Amino acid sequence: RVIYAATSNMHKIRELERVLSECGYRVEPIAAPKVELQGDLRSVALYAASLAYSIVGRPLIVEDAGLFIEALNGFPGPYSAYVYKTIGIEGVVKLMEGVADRRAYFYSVIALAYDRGVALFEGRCDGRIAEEPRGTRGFGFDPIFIPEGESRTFAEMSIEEKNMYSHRARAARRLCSWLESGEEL
Ligand code: ITT
Ligand code: NA
Repeated sequence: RVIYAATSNMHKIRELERVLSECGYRVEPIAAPKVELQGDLRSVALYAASLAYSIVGRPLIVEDAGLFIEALNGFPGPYSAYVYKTIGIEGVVKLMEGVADRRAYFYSVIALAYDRGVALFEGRCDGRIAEEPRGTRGFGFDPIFIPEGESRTFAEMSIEEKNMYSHRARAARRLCSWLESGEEL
């Protein structure tokens, strides 16, 4: 079985695939227009998934994620993609210079659009912002995020290791349970 993912981010596809293969699904990218509406992760994922489904006409998922830094009142949160593209990892490290409270979390919302509507699956990963970037794997803010109970950043981990902690893997496991509970796509 195949589940389509409307994303251009191949790292996301690989991370999702590791989890979803455990419930018998392959994940394949599908081209869909990318709506860049601003808002909370849930609304963005839900709207993007409905729109993509109305165009593509087959069940698909959209995943929207963000990094929320406690000392910055949750910034960049829903603005994570923009912040990554503009000030980048180095910019975030600068913003956090001399800040003692390094707590942060990643949040992921998977929206699955199918003939009966849209179902949402969410996952959170608590951790902290590293003093400086470390590691070359993963993507995005991975070099500066250290999940709770670890000393390594996500960028120093394999996909399997990142998936033991990650927001995305947690959301994907919820999707798996839902699929295994007998929902037909
Ligand atoms: P889409 O095409 O699926 O939207 P994207 O790369 O734009 O892919 P998001 O909007 O979901 O991804 O994520 C917002 C930003 O947060 C993105 O630029 C990444 O840099 C970062 N991000 C999301 N998930 C991450 C993860 O698991 N590890 C590190 N950074 C992540
Ligand atoms: Na996005």
